[in-house]
Amino acid sequence: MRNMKKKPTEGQGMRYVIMVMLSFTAAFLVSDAFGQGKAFTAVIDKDGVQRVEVTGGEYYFMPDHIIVKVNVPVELKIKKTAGVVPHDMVIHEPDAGIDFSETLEKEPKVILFTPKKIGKYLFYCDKRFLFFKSHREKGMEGVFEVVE
Ligand SMILES: [Cu+2]
Repeated sequence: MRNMKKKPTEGQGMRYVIMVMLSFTAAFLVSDAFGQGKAFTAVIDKDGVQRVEVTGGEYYFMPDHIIVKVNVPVELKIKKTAGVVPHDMVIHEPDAGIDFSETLEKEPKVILFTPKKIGKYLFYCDKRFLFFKSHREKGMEGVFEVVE
């Protein structure tokens, strides 16, 4: 009973927080047009390197929408899920400073690059079994979004 006066304010505050959270979630869902996964924004560590970890499996990359800052070094750690299906990660965007082709192993591999140009750049797995659809066609594709 002694807190009767405070209660409405707290209630409103809570409602406000929930509304803000909901609108953020909505904006996030709308903004992520690529793939089914959520966009991942690389974290810039104290040493000035932005770090991202990507896992490849049948037939996806997780995350498949990676947001990195331009002109900040990226340390990309890639690996594959357990299983016998071979995968790789390929991207050829030399103008943007992102250009590599690496086989995915169960042990993580580290790739270093510095994105040089704002834009969206696709990466994919170029593996294919005989005459079947390529992994890329099956959905093994993602995008680096380089932002200011
Ligand atoms: Cu693959």
